[in-house]
Amino acid sequence: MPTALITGATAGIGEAAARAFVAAGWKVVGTGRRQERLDTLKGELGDAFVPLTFDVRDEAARDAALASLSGDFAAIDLLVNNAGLALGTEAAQDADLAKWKTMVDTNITAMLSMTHKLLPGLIERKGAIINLGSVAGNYIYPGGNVYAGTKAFVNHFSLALRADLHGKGVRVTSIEPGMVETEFTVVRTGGDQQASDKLYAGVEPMTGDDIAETILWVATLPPHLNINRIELMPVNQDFAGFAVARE
Ligand code: NDP
Ligand code: 8X3
Repeated sequence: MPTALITGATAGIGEAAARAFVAAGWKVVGTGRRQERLDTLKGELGDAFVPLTFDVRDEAARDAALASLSGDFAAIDLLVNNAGLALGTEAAQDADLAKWKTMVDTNITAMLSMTHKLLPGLIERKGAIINLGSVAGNYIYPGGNVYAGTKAFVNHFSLALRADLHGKGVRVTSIEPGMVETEFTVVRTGGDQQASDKLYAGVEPMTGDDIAETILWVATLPPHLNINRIELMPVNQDFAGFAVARE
């Protein structure tokens, strides 16, 4: 069975994807900074799962971790660029520049670097890349600013990759979800679980499992078929919302 490398497997969508791929018979390399979470997942998933602890922004740590892989786990067929975050919902004029830089470094630069690193092997094996974009990259909401910008980059870069990989047999998909209840909003609010609970209350948001099943579906389609992009939302979320300021 093929091997998937899933970044951000310590929580939310990535953790659910690691479980879904192992259940479907894949070998999975799961990454994240929180080693204890990866160790727990390893205990649950067993031999089919290899944990790698590193910060995606640290290329040297990443390269050392990847160099420790052997056998089938070193021959990655699918890269799931999932690690990412939003920090803050302040208007641009009130925002913290350090948070903006962290989002750019994580959601854009680290995603690009990981893609660049694994691309030669993915081409050799006619593999696949699945990137976690977002509806935030397609529709504007106040306070989305840099997070939205990074996800627009992910959505668009995925399509651009397809053009360059034309004829190489490598599939690329941008998965663009709306509200998924994970640790995303706790992280975004600096640890405010109540704010997260309030945001999702009564919405019946999507779950990590919903998105994991979508990722697995995309990855297991016949190899001649490329899903370019998928946008998903909970039924109770939609994209209408022009704002007018009156004098
Ligand atoms: P979670 O906060 O639950 O999980 C985020 C994951 O990313 C964690 O495993 C975290 O691991 C990892 N991560 C973050 N920063 C780093 C870093 N510097 N180095 C290594 N790993 C990192 O969020 P979600 O599961 O919801 O988010 C996953 C992806 O889905 C993100 O790209 C997000 O933008 C996207 N998304 C989420 C939506 C939502 O509503 N939840 C909707 C649309 C897209 P650790 O902290 O252990 O390093
Ligand atoms: C996260 C989705 O709608 O919270 O990417 O911005 S949303």
